[in-house]
Amino acid sequence: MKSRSFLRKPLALALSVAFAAAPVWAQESTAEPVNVDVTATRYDADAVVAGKELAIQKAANVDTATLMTNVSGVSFQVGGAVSSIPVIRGLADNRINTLLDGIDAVPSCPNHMNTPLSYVDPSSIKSISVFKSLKPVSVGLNSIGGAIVASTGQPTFAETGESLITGNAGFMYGTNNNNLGGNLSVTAATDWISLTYTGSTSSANNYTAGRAFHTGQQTTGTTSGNQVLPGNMVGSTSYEATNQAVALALKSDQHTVQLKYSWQDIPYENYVNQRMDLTGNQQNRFNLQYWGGYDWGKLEAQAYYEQLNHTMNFGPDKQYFYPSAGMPMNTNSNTSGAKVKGDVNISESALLRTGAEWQRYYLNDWWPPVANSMMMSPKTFKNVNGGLQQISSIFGELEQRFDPSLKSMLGVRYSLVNSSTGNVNGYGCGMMCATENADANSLNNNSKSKNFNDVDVTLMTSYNHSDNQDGEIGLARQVRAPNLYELYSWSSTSMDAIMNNFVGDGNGYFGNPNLQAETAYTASGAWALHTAERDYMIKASPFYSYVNNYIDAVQWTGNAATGAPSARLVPGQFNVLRYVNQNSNLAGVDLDGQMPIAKTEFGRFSAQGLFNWTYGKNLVTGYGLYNVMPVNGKLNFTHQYGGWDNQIQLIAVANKNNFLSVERNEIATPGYFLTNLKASYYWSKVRVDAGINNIFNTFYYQPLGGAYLGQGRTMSMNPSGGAAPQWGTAVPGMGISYYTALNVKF
Ligand SMILES: [Cu+2]
Repeated sequence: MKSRSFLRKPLALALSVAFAAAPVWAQESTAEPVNVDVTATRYDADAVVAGKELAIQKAANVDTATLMTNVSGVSFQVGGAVSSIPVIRGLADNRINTLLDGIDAVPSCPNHMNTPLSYVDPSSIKSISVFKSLKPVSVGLNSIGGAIVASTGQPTFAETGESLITGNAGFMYGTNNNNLGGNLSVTAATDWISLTYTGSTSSANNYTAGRAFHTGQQTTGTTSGNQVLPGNMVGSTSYEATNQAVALALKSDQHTVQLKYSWQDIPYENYVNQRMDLTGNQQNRFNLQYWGGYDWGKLEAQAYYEQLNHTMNFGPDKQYFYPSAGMPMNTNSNTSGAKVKGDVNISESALLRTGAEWQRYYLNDWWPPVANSMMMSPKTFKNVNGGLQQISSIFGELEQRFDPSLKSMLGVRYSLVNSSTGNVNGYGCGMMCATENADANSLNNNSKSKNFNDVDVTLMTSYNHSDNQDGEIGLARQVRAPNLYELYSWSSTSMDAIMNNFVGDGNGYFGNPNLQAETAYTASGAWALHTAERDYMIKASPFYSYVNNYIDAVQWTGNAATGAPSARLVPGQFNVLRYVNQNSNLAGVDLDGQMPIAKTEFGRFSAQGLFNWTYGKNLVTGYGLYNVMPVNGKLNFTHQYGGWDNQIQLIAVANKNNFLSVERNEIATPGYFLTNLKASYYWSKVRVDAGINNIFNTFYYQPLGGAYLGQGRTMSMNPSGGAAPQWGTAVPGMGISYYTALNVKF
């Protein structure tokens, strides 16, 4: 069955070859490397976080996205404590695909608080694969960059004729913010049926930075009266979250089917860089998946449904009484989807993947009137009223091996994206709401239904030059239709617009129903030099994208109908911006390297280094793109000995002073160095982790943290009298934190 061996994952193949041929390394109890696997050649992924590296990153971590911290080119836009937004090579959020067990969920919140990885605790993750600049069309759609494929794993069954009960229980604690967490997973299975429960819960207070960064100004009228936060406390970073899931799976021969019901309850998650805090996120998801093996190949099918209720208001650190009480904002959505994908073995050297998928996303976003408020009553403000995005998509992808060292893949996908919405209205407060009324009419009188035809094409070639060199090159055209908020959020009034913001920069945004889809033309490649065993390795991965109709935002003067881009930009404050199509380019390079240092009687020492440089420019304005990570690198020294897996991590990040987004008044941040220590020991059933993050209690600002809005009078765009929040303060990172985690398998 040569076609079977062709189907073997290149990564697994590379690893098995590498370690079969590496007796020095294989002498230890396990041959698995303690770092991100970057040795894979296309088309599994550019990097895979699994095994020991995943276990180390999971320890005392509540934010699933950050499990990818050692993947070069991946950085994190600050969000809530459990919901940072991954950024790959300058592209984030809807611009990349983020799949969790095959579902790319649409964030339902005017601040994108509930991104796909916020629905899963790190303890449930079994692997994360990262495609950086482009992905096979079989992996993702309606995006212009790479993809993150996160998996909670396939169902567990017992050996033939047997049964099993297995599971894991874990506990964690972090000192800086009293971050407490627990998780439990139990599976009962025979050789044909498997039932699994997983649950996790965690909470934390506000964290503190390495030193004071605000003056301890009083916030009046919070839910607990007038309040002063300590100068080193980063306001609005506390949270509590619970995720649970039950999965029932059946297996017969080559066929497995699983129904998983998962639900999330976040009673509060405060937001340091948004004007509102999350006061509720209740999600229910049903995910039915089928995996089948046939003579001709593999078949996967999936159907899912998700219902979400999301609410926001001002949390404990922000002013609540104005003097009217609060500002409720509600979002709900229903998402249904189905996918089918076949991997067909055409010959010993050719594989065809083909499939279809469909997703229907329905969104309501409304803000109830506030009693005794002059501006926020008497009507319900309809931010998005019955928004609908429906995607229908088909693809075909041919993978061909020309000789043992040369393999290519060509894929084409067509997606039809239909978007529509219903009529809207503002708070209806009469004369004072004149701008709101004009803006609402402008949207209502516009055509509110649009079709986008996305044609994606990806061509990839990988080449094994020798035992010591290999490379790959990829070319792609990738298209993304604008999301419902980019199209249909409509109010240019500053108080409304600042509630619509995905990026955490404190500005106000409103939509543009005439937006076109953005189309990226991308080239990326990689060349690796390594020993035959791949223990010494260095890999350079350059990339370039030109994005036609890139959806950026410009400062706006006037209302939606008669206003225009501001003739003169207003620096040094928060402003109202409107989404517009412009053009942009992004370029850069990732470097990855690894080497053994020593093999001693105290264990094996090795080093892994990674580096990323990304450049992003808006070609119309000439300014930088927002939230592009400055030059950064990491050096990880790892130590393995018996049950020990230890890591010292050195992080260096350059300042972010150049190529800022001038339209958004992006805040510059200084460079910094951080050091983290991570130690772990495992017996056969028990694992203990302990470590110190930011061991020198270094004070630093997070380059992708946006604007500090963690306390004060956040309903005002630029509060008068110097009251917080004023433009210009970035969001500090966490100071020193000791952590420990205990995990027991049974
Ligand atoms: Cu929200």
